[in-house]
Amino acid sequence: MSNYREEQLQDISKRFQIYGEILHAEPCKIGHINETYTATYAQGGINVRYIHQKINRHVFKSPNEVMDNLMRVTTHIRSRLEAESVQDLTRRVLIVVPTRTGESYFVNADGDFWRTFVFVEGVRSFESVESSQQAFEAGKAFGAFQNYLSDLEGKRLFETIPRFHDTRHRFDTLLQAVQRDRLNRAKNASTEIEFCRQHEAIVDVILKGLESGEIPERVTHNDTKFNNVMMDRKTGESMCVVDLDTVMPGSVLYDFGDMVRTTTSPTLEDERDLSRVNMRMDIFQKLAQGYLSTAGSFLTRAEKDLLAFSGKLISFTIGIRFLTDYLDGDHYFRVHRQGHNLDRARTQFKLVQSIIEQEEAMQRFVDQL
Ligand code: GN1
Ligand code: MG
Repeated sequence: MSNYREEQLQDISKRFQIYGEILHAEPCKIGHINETYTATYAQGGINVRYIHQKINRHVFKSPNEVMDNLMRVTTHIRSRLEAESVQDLTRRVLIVVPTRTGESYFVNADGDFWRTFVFVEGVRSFESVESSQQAFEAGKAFGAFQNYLSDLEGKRLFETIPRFHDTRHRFDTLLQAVQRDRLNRAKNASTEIEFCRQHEAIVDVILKGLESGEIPERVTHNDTKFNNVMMDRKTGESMCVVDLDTVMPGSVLYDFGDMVRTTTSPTLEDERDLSRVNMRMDIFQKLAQGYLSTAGSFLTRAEKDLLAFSGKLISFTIGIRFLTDYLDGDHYFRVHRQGHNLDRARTQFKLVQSIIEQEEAMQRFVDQL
């Protein structure tokens, strides 16, 4: 770790209610947005780990609202778990460690927002699904998460990123980026841009349902990537879901769609060999079974009818976002190589194609659950 970061973390470590000395800290490479560290402390004679995280202010314009949501959501889930006398509670929901002055976050001299979580031990996440049971566990975990939040009381949660899943807005933003073509990159992506134009019609479907009230607004996770599910290292059971910055009002369909996007292909989201990118029916089936095992009790008919569609829509939308960022100069998603966001977009569109070919069979399976 660079000296700058080391010093910064030394300072951060003193701000929270952690009563130990920091021994070392490692950057955690998962995620495209925030800066995350796993820090080990000597505390009361044993080593204890915490997560320190700097919130990306470019992406989250009001980090205090992010934290307000986060506290409400985690406190609520915790009380639901307590009411059910669930064991191992501190591994079942994220726990925010307060600052020494009792706040949920600390703002340093640079104006950066830092927060700290209890490190959940004995779990791991995966970048891609290794067995259909894992897909079941992921579906179950996010369905349970939505279920726990279905009775959250009080004011509407803040929209931490306005229009986050406004698919029409995402589509229009892409067209603007194509129009601007700031870096003269559109010529490298003509096939992908054409693909988007061809499938434009799908972007309005869920928005219209939300507008008419046919699809209910609920509290949803909004970033249900498979690597946001923490699985017990021994049993493989899903313990909790993380990355709660975009928990806000939304549609469960966006959540389910992103699970389809990130579980059903055997590949990573930036796979370059497109022949390997495929929606696997057996994995989809397990995912849907897991999801309905915890969400089935509250989903409406209209929501259930669009579960297969949602996988296509979200893969398409995230592809649009990667493509837009590529055209704009890679300011949003962290990139690790040239053309990275274009590769990511291509992978999403290949997945969309694969879903289109199997969409009817996918929905037929859901209908009989
Ligand atoms: C971002 O940082 P990460 O990987 O958890 C993004 C998601 C995208 C995802 C694509 C706040 O999530 O919306 O689906 O990348 N998060 C935000 O991998 O934009
Ligand atoms: Mg995220």
